[in-house]
Amino acid sequence: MKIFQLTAIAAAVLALPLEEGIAARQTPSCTSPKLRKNWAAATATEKQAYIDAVLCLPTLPSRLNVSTHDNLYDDFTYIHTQLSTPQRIHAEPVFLPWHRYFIQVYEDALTECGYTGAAMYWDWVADSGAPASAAVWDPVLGFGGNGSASSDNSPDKWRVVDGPFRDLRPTYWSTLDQPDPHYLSRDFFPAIPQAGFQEMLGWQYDQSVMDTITPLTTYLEFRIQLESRPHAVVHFAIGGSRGDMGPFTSPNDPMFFLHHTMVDKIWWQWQHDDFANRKLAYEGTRNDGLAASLDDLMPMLGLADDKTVRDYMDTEGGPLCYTY
Ligand SMILES: [Cu+2]
Repeated sequence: MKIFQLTAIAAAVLALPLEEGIAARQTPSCTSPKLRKNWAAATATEKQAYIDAVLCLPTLPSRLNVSTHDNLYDDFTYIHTQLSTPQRIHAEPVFLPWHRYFIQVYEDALTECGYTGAAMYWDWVADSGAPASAAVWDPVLGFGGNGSASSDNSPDKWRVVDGPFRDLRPTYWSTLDQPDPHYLSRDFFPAIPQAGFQEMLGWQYDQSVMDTITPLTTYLEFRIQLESRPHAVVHFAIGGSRGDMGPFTSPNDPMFFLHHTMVDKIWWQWQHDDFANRKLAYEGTRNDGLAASLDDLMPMLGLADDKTVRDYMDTEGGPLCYTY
């Protein structure tokens, strides 16, 4: 009798994993990863769906417990700025995985707004010959173009006056000290005719620049070069002296996410060039002086849960499920 009972229990326990026990306990595996597309190669329908979802974000309530703003759009700017003063997400190893996680939180928010696609990227390497003419600046199926550069010198001098985001009113400018609602602004870095350079500094993020970065074999060097050179220059090329893309409030400009998805794609490609060795390649010194670890927590200040770096190294495992 006793033996029969034990056998029955053992059989039930053994049967469980075969049925649904193991599958239910594990993170669902990533069987059909979302494909993140180049904006220039997306269809009109896909572009319109993305734009519509971004325009929906300011209509959703804030998830943060702060009184200075009340919508989800500003949450992204708030968190990015808060975590940059003091600096916890730039100029240190976590720059790449933190922004990878941030983009995913943004994509999830777009999904709440009915979007079913994936994040998209601006391939600024491909467009480096004439960046100001890129498809991303299209006034209908894009993000609008340069700021107006009107001569009135008002706070909205550099307002983006065309495209679907011309009436966008981000709450913060440069700091979180006090709300500073303003129209979305851009200030494309001007051309340097004496040197034969077009506007937007394209020669600083062209293929020849990338060819000095992607062959680097250590995460340490690769991250430093990618972050401090093309990543930083593209912010500056769009933001100039008074555009939203310049300061740490840069998530104000929806182009922030197309720029950072391109940065993520470059990291993804670098990982996949030698995936066995680079899937978990992560090293360097944190801004607090400690050695960076895959077990470090990435703060999201309540917009989403804090997660470990380790969980965000593979875009087709753990909580992520996308490819390029
Ligand atoms: Cu950033």
